[in-house]
Amino acid sequence: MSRIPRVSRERMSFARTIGTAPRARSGNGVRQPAFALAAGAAAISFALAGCSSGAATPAADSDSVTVSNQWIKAADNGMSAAFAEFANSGDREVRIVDATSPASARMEIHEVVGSNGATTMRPKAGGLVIPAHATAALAPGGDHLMFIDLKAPLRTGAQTPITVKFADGSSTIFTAQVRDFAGNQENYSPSGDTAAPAHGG
Ligand SMILES: [Cu+2]
Repeated sequence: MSRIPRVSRERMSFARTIGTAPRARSGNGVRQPAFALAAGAAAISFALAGCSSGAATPAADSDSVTVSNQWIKAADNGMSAAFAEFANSGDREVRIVDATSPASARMEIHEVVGSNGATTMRPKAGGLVIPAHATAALAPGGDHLMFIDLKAPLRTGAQTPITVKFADGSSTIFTAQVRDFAGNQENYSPSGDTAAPAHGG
C-alpha cells in the first residue's frame, strides 16, 4: 500500500464534507455552501498538520533522497542489474524496500555475499539502508537492483525508468541509461529469442 499524499487526503476530506451536506436536488446554489465548508475544513486540518510535525522534519523519506550515477547493465533477456548512488540529506536513516520498472516483471534488492570466486547474490534482508547524511552506493560486485524476467532486451543507450519505494511508503522515480558493461555482447535478435532470424525490415 502506498502512502496517501497530502493532496489526496485533502480531497478525501472534501468528499466527506460534501457527503454530509444537505442533498442538492436541483440548482447550483446548494453546492456553494458545501464547498465553502469543505474548504474551511481542509484549511483547519492543514494547520493542525503544521503544528504536529516539526518544521525541519521532511514529510517523506523520498524528500531527502537524491539519486546519481545511475545505470543499467545491458542484457538480452532473463535478468540484469541497476546501479546508482542514493544520497540521504535527512536527519534520519531511510530504507529502500522495493523497486519496480516497466522493463521487467519484477525487481529485487540484492546483495552479493562470499569471497573471490565463490560469490552469490541474494535478496538483501530489510532492503537497502541509507544512513542519515550519508550515501549508499550500488555497484557491480555489491548491492544492486535486480531486474527479474526482462520483458524486452535492455539495449545499450536506452533509457529505463525505475521506481524505488521507501519504508514509509513514499517513492522516487528515476531514469537510468543502459550501458554495455560486459564488453562486446551484440545480439540482433528482435525479441531476445536467439533462434529467431533477424528481419531485414
Ligand atoms: Cu542480483
